[in-house]
Amino acid sequence: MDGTIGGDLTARARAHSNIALAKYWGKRDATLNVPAVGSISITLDALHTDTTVSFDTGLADDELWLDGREQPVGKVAVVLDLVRERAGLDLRARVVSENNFPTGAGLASSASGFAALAVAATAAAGIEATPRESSVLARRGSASAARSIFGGYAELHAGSSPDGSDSFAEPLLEGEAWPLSVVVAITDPGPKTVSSTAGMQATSASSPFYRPWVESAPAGLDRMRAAILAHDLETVGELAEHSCLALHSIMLTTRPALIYWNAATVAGIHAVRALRAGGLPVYFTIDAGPQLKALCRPEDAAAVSAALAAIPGVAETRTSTLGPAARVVSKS
Ligand code: 2P0
Repeated sequence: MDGTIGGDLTARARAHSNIALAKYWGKRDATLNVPAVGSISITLDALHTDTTVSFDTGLADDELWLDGREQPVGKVAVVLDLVRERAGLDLRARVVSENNFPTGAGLASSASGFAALAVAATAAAGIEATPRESSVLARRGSASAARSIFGGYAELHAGSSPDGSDSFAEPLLEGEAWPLSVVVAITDPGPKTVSSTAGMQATSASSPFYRPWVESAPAGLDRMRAAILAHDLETVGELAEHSCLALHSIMLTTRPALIYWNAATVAGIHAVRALRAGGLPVYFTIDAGPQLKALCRPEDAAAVSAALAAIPGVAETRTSTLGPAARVVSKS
C-alpha cells in the first residue's frame, strides 16, 4: 500500500465491553502497556462501542471523535501508528467512536473502545490480523481491551517477554457453553476523576499491599479458570468477590487513596449479600468506578435487577447476557 489511495480506506467495527472476574491492576511495562498480572473476564452483550476508522489523504493529523465530540487523540495514535507501520501506510486517520453506555465511568469503555479501534484500523488499512495479533494491538491502547477481542469468557496473560508479545488474551469458554447474566447498577454515570492508568501507577508506587496482590494473582487465576471450566457459579462468584475486594483494598491503601465507591455502591454490596442469604446465587463485582455489577443466572436477572433498582442512588440498571467477539461490521 503506497498511501496514495485516499478516501476508500474505511472500516467500521463493533466490540463489547467486558468485566473482569479476576482483576488486573498495575503494569509490568508502562510503555508497552503490559499488565503486571493476568486477568479473566466476561464480555457483555449489552454494552458496546462502534468505531469507524478512515485513513484519508485529506487529513494533516489523526482525529478522534467520541460520542460526537472531538477529543485528544492520546493512545489512539499508538494503535494507529502500529497499524500504519505494519501496513506501510503513511496516511492520517479520522476515528469516530460511539458508546451505547456512559464513557469513562468504570464500565470498561476503554476496553470496548480500543478493541473496536484495533479491529477497525486493521481492516481499514487492508491488512490481516489473527485474533491474537488484534489482542496484542488492542492491549497497547488499554490492557483490558485485549480481552474484548473475544466473546464469552476470556483470559489475558501477563506474559514474561520483554517486548510484551506474549501478553495477549485468548478465549477460555464460549458464552453459549455457560450463559450467565450481569446486572449493571449505574450509581453515577459521570466520568471518574482518576483514570485507571493514573490510579494503578499510584497504587504500584504507594500501596503496601501491591506486591502481595501481584504475588497472589497466579493462584487466583488458576482457581478462577478451573471454576469457569467447571461451570461452578458458587466458586466463580466467591472468587470474583474476593478479587474485587482485593483490588479495592489496594486502591484504598494507595496514597492518596482511590475511593471509587459511593453510598449506593456499598448499599448494592449489601443488597447482593442479602439476596444470597435468601437463597439466590448472585455475586457482586466493582471496577474503577462506582457502578456495581451483579453476576447471576439468566433466570434470576429480573429479581436481581428489581432489588438493585430499588436502592436509593441507583439511577438505572442494565441487564446483559454474555456477548460476542469484536468484529468488522462494514468496510469500503
Ligand atoms: C480490569 N480494570 O481487569 C481492571 C479492574 C479496572 C478495574 O482494566 O491503563 O482501562 O488503559 O490498561 O484496562 C481498567 O483499566 O487500563 C481495568 P489501561 P484499563 O478490568
